[in-house]
Parts: sequence; C-alpha cells; structure tokens
Amino acid sequence: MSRKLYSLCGADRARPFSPHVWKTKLSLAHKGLDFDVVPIGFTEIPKVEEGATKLVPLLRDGERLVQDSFEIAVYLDENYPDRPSLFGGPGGMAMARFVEGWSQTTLHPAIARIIIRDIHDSLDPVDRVYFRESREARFGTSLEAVAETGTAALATFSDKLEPLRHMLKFQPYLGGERPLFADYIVFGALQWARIVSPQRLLSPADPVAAWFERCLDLHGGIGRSVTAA
Ligand SMILES: N[C@@H](CCC(=O)N[C@@H](CS)C(=O)NCC(=O)O)C(=O)O
Repeated sequence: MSRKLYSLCGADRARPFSPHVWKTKLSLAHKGLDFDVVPIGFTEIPKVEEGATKLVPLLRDGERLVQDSFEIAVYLDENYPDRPSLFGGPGGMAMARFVEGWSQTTLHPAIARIIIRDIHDSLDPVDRVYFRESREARFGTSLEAVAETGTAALATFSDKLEPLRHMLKFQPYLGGERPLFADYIVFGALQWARIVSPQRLLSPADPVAAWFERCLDLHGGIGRSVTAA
C-alpha cells in the first residue's frame, strides 16, 4: 500500500486515540481511499519519515507527505476531485475553519482536562515521561493539578455543545443532509475521549449523542473499529 497514515497510540497499539488523526481517518474513508495505519507513540513521532514532523496526523501518499488534519483534507479534495468532496466547495471549506476553531478552543481544552489522567495512564512508560513533562510545561502546573480541574470541566461540558444541539434541530450533520469534514472535526474530539477514558461526556438522550452514534456508523463503522474505553 502506497498510502500510509501515522497514527498516535498508547501502550495498546490497537487503540489509536488522537483526535486529529481520527479526522484524517474519516476523511480518507469519506474519499473511499485505502490506507495502512502506522501506529506510533508520542516519542516516535519525530523519528518517522526522516523527522518530517513533530505532530500527527502525517500522511504519506506515494511520493507526497502531508501533515495537519485540515491540510490533509484540502490535499485530498484537490488531488481526488472525482471522489466525494470533504468540504462541498469553498464556502464549506471556509466554514470548516470556524468549526475547527470552535472545536480547538472550546471542546479540546475541556476534554483535555477531563481525560488527561486517562491519556497518561494509557501510554508506554517512555511516553508517560514525555507526556508529563510536555503537558506540565504547557499547563504550567502538575498533571495532577490539571486532572483535578477535570471534574468541573465535565460538569459544564454539555453546555459547550449547545451550538451543535441547535444545528441538529434543523439538519442531521454539520454538512447538511450528509457529513463533511466539519463533522469529522467535532467527531475527532469526542472520539478521543471515547477511546481513552471511561468517563462519559454525553448523556444518551442528548441529540449530540445521536449525531455521534451516526458518525460512528459512517463508512463501514470505521469509528467503531476501536471500542469505547
Ligand atoms: N493542527 C494539527 C494538530 C495536530 C496535533 O496537535 N497532534 C497531536 C496529537 S493529537 C500531536 O501530534 N502531538 C504530539 C506531541 O504533543 O508531542 C492538526 O489538525 O493536525
């Protein structure tokens, strides 16, 4: 297979958890493109493809190397125009940037606090050391202190999903009648928590939970290929 997706995982190589890599998995599946997954730990990322990246996803497509989940989606739409579009046109691409911004500034920080301890515990020993050091530097406090804020973050998490709940009154996906990359952006964030943590972020009666279940079923159920923690 000439198409390879480098994917972040912990000690269990069969449980890739990166939200950004999940966006790319769904993107490739949406385009109907086959790919091999190369599972790697945090400390292996800078070693692959001659040091091409410090972050995943990283996609090798034949001679091309592409990084960053959004850039990969753009690349796939530009290079496989005969396959279903990930953006549905320039307006969709522009609005997907807003969804990316909302997800990364509103959902990710809350989810990170809720599941930081679970992420740490899922890693290989060498990656645990790296994860603790890098995240303590990022948050400016101990991992334990960040984890303590997780309870409050979980209690208010549902409120942060109100924009999505509003949208679901009118349409089944962010993309409208069918999912687009914007759906995969938000899906990736919730899939990260689903795979890494036994804590439940969505109540079963929430319309967002129904949308998430629909996303798990997409493209042959690729999202369900990894079970919930
Ligand atoms: N904007 C990037 C973000 C990629 C990113 O933050 N990836 C994380 C994994 S979820 C990573 O590779 N982290 C490596 C590290 O922290 O050392 C994207 O959308 O692809």
